[in-house]
Amino acid sequence: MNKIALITGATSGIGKATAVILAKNNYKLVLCGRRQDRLDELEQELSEFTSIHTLQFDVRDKEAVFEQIGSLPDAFSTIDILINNAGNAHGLDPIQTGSLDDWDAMIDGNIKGLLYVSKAIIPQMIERKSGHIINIGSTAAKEVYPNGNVYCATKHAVDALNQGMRIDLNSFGIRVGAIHPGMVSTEFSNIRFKGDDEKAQNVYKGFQPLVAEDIADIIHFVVSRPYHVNIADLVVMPTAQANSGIVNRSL
Ligand code: NDP
Ligand code: 8X3
Repeated sequence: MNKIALITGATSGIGKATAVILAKNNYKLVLCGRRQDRLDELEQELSEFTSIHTLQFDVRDKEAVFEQIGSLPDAFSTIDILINNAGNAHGLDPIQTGSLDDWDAMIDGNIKGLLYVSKAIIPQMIERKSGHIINIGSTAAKEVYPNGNVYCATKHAVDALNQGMRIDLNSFGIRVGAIHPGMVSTEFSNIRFKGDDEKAQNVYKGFQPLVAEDIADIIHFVVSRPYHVNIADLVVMPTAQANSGIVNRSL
């Protein structure tokens, strides 16, 4: 039987590219995001490869998360693979001038949202003693860079939660692992800089960044390992990037 994967943040970037590669490899998909028009487009595009069900909710909305995931029809209700991908950076400001709204958006989305979605799905994995959770962290989960303060804190939390989930779910045979990308050219920087496309483009100027498909390929590799193999913690950067602060823009 085809495995069912639920992807949060499937409407753009890494989540969308993951939906495409998993659909082409016959995984059944539950695709989540806030933008219904994009969910509809994706459903139309991928239905020729596999069965798709879409759920529209904001991961910060506790009630909506449980209501939507609880409403899955029988054909999609057994989630074999949860890909906790939804998230964004909002702003890039020193701690003393950072915006409270930006902080709330990152803490509520990147940490609490990931927790709500996980809590809605983990019980069925425990019941079956089987399941795979992939948490999308970041190099910002491993290092802190100037003005990255709260975003980095949320991704450090994802790293901690990834480890905590792996420990707590170990006795139930559930696989838990994180993928930590470096710089990936997606809508990420447009959102961080609130629609300032020039600022966003400058982030990736002068070197070859990763693209969403690079991470999606890795996610496909991770989920297609034999069940006794769990890729627990994987950091991936563009070749031009050595760490959060060192990027060779001269090649
Ligand atoms: P995008 O902005 O392209 O995609 C973000 C996705 O998350 C969208 O599908 C968006 O959907 C969804 N999302 C954001 N906030 C919410 C919310 N509150 N509720 C529901 N869905 C939400 O960025 P990326 O693809 O780059 O980012 C995906 C993940 O990868 C994030 O967790 C990010 O932190 C991480 N990451 C990105 C890196 C990069 O350089 N791009 C590097 C390292 C990690 P919608 O707006 O429709 O709700
Ligand atoms: C995104 C990585 O360094 O562009 O998680 O903020 S970075």
